[in-house]
Amino acid sequence: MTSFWRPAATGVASVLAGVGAGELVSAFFVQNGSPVLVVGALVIDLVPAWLKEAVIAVFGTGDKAVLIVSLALVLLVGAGVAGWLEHLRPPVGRILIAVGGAVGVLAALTRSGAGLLDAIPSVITAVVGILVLGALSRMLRGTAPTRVAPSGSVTRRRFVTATSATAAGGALAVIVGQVVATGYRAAATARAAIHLPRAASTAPPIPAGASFDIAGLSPVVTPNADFYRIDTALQIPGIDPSSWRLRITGMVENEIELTFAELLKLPLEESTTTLTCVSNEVGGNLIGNATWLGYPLRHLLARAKPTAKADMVLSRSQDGWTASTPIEALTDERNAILAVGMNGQPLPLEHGYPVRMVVPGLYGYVSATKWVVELNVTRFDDITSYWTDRGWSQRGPVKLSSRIDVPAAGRQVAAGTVAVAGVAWSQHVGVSAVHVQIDGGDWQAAELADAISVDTWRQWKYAWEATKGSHTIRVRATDANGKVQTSKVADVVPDGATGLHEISVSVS
Ligand SMILES: Nc1nc2c(c(=O)[nH]1)N[C@H]1C(S)=C(S)[C@@H](COP(=O)(O)O)O[C@H]1N2
Ligand SMILES: [Mo]
Repeated sequence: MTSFWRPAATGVASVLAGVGAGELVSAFFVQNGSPVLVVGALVIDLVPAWLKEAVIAVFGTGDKAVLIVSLALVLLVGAGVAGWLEHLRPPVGRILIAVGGAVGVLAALTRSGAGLLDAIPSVITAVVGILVLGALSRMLRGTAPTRVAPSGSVTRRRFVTATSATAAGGALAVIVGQVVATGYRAAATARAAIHLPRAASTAPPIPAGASFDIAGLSPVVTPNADFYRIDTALQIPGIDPSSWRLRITGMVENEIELTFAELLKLPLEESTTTLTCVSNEVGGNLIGNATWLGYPLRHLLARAKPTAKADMVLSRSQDGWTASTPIEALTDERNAILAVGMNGQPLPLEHGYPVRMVVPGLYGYVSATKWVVELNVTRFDDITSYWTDRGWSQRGPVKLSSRIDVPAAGRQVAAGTVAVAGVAWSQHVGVSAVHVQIDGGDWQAAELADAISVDTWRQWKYAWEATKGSHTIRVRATDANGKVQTSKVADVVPDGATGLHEISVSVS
């Protein structure tokens, strides 16, 4: 009897496969996009207050479980109906799944702080669901006895196998997705409950003159949501702050173990530091500037008392990534910190929650360990680190560089005065001048915005009298020691790119 149950089974299997795929992708890549959870959150927002209160009155703290079970039932019934409709009138069932996917996308995009990426798991859910339903439904139709093949029993067996395997695979994927995401979700919940202490010493206020008001120019402090992210973590470590420990080990007189609560009780300092990736191409965007809250590593290391022979600190993250930092960069007077806060928030999970390192003047691969749990005081001769094992240099001081943000490369602009602007950096040295060159002519001095400190990038601008035609613009920075940014082109491997950023614009 094919009237309802078999077509319904195609729908259920397809939707399970789709949701399974969406949940897996969300668990690994788009942490805030779980199709089931975003729809659940949307329902919570939309449900009238009286119903919410009634559910809480009856089920108490089980209210979330009730929501998830109800959603699952609605989903299963809807899936059955979709399968049945697809059998009666293709492609109505697939359209129904598309509508379900659209609800997921809408739910994902309306969460606070959501980005376009968060919609991807829901899109995947719908696409997989639609493809699988099409295939299973076709198979089901093939099982109907025809004059040519009066007995459909073989194809029927194949259909039953395919449908149940799909459903089982989908269900398994949902379960795996949930298990994988547990740590992340627990960490996100713990993070939301954290109140960072006030800084014992606050960062000097960002000077009003540090920013030019030019559309398209990078803001002098990068919002957390726009901060570049680089790491090897396929899955963001979900660390429980109450079990986090930092161990300082190796060539020290006193091994130290520090809890998160102990760290928060130390006199924390605020500092604004620009972070850059060694993989940042000339003109690239793997750079950001934030105000960090943290505790100076030099004080912690002073307590640990490194022995005289130690020349490197190998920091290790919870997921086993390592960075080798010259010990002097962590013990001299610069603001090398164990950071817990970023722009007034606890560190975002993807930026190292609960604790990371920030070291002015060094590329991230040799200094900026996120999810840090151990500092092994050692020697360069004895141990290597994740990226130095892969051909990158042992030492990674940030290179003097500059970038043009506006006009955007390849843009068409109107003749007349055109604002050319961008950022320049030479962390821990400082930028003292920026020059702009139009069509290979003389280098013209750009105007510099005020510096926040030598550890941060600086905005610059130049008023260009643009004439019709196509033009190239180049930029070049000079550091506080008078060193001029080289035009010599070097690849990012092994210790950072050099060369001058150049853009083409057409003026009309
Ligand atoms: N645990 C861990 N920390 C890490 C990395 C990593 O892969 N794993 N990458 C480093 C690199 S190469 C850079 S450039 C910075 C980037 O920090 P961000 O993602 O907060 O911008 O983190 C550093 N810290
Ligand atoms: Mo990096």
